[in-house]
Amino acid sequence: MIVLPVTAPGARFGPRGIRAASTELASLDAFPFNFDPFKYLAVIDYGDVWLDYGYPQSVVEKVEKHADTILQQSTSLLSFGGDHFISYPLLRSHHKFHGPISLIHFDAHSDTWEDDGDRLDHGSMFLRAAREGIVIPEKSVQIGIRTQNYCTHGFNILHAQWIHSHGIQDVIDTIHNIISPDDPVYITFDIDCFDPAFAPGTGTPVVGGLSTTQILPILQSLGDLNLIGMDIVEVAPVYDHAEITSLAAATIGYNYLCLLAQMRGAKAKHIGTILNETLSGAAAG
Ligand SMILES: [Mn+2]
Repeated sequence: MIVLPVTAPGARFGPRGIRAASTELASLDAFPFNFDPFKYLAVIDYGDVWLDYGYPQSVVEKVEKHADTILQQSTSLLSFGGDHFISYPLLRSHHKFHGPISLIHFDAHSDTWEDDGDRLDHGSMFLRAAREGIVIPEKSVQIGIRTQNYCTHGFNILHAQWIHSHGIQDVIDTIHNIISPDDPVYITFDIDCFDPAFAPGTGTPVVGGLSTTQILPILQSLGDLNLIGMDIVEVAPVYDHAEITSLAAATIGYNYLCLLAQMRGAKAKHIGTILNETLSGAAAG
């Protein structure tokens, strides 16, 4: 019998994988937004948070202070993991600037398991954040969950099976029924929300998940909410194939930047162009 650890390591290389895959997205206007988000946003890569693996208990303070430094400049933050635990210090930082937060949480796992409050664990940080009043569970939605956890702590959960049977529009409507336009919204995106067919490079893959085709329109519907920050986590390039997972993560991040650009007035350059070209192509053909 072979005993394996519950979680396969390797997510620390996620940010470099996402950075590399993001170059695939550099040449054209964003689809289907029909604009270049970088014409509306001033974006920089702020580099990495330096963590000392010899002092794991310092992770919370180091990530939180790093985020504080950036958010103090009236900026917003799109963070790449790394272990999903980074959401906890990131949420602590965002809470200081925005107050109690509505969480939109894409994941195969609810990450509200009980722990002793002291562990560095990527399965308990949202329970901790809720108990500390950082996140409001009743005003939050977890999307794509497909692992058993009896400790929901009042979070609204849209299981993967529910999404497959109800369809994407019901997901979009449910999110907008739970979260009001003024509520500060933080999106946390565990790449294992995707089915392993669409994101194999992650430490705790679970079958029966969502496809890229399902997730993109959900994400693209969130531009009318008060988005304050996002993280994309658990990409482990060592288990990836053909950069599938890193490209999915980079695309999710790019779509988020497009939502921020929309919030700052970005509009499609050629409304209807895609449909018209399709129709004229069909007529010509
Ligand atoms: Mn997960």
